[in-house]
Amino acid sequence: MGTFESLLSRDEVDFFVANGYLGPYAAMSPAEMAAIRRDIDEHVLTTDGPSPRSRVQSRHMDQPVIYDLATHPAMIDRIAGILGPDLIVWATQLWLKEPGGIEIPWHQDINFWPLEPPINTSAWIAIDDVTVENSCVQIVPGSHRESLAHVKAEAEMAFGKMADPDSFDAGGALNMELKPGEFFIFSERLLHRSSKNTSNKRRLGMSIRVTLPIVHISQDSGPLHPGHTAIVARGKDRMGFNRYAGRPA
Ligand SMILES: O=C(O)CCC(=O)C(=O)O
Repeated sequence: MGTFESLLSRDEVDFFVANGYLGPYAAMSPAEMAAIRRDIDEHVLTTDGPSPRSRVQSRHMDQPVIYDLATHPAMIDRIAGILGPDLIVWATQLWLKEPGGIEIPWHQDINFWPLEPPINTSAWIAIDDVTVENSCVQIVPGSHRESLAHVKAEAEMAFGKMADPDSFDAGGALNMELKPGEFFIFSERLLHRSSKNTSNKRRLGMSIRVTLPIVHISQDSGPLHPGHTAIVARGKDRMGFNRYAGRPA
């Protein structure tokens, strides 16, 4: 489709425009992801990274395994079908929910982000086996068409803000159950959440956030941090607004 190679057909692009998400797709087999999971367990979850707030953020900056996952062509070349050939991965976050891990409330990501203009497509990739039982992400197809007010979240929720419960109907929500190595992609306004993990199984996934070179990323504060660097994951940045680094050694 278009004048460059992406991994999306025109029908898939139309589905994304109408529904705000696509997938699941497989980036790799569960066996390939098992090797990556061992690396993450040994080298990422046990060490501090560049973010002063959290060891699960920005690990593309110091861990080759996270850099490689964040730039995987199965995800990047699909997102290229939506955002075009020049792509910036500006954030990576591991989503570790141990048994008992608390609810992430319904939200639209763009309310939390330092992007101007606010353009982003995310991919969420399963590292563990992710099921309803261990609190997979839930999404509301089509909810990206409306910007919802966000209000103070309830106690026992992982975020400070949530989409105003009076402003949407989650009746059509889908459970994004994923095998290790599978992912889905979604718009910056798609409504999503995950429930408390009431199982005895850990749930680990990672989201990558992808934007365009025209977007100014406030890299020093808010959800990011001093010294933060993004990745030119595909094509070129001809704008020069943001800080980048290559694959860590
Ligand atoms: O992993 C989760 O439970 C939530 C993920 C999420 O909110 C996101 O990737 O934007």
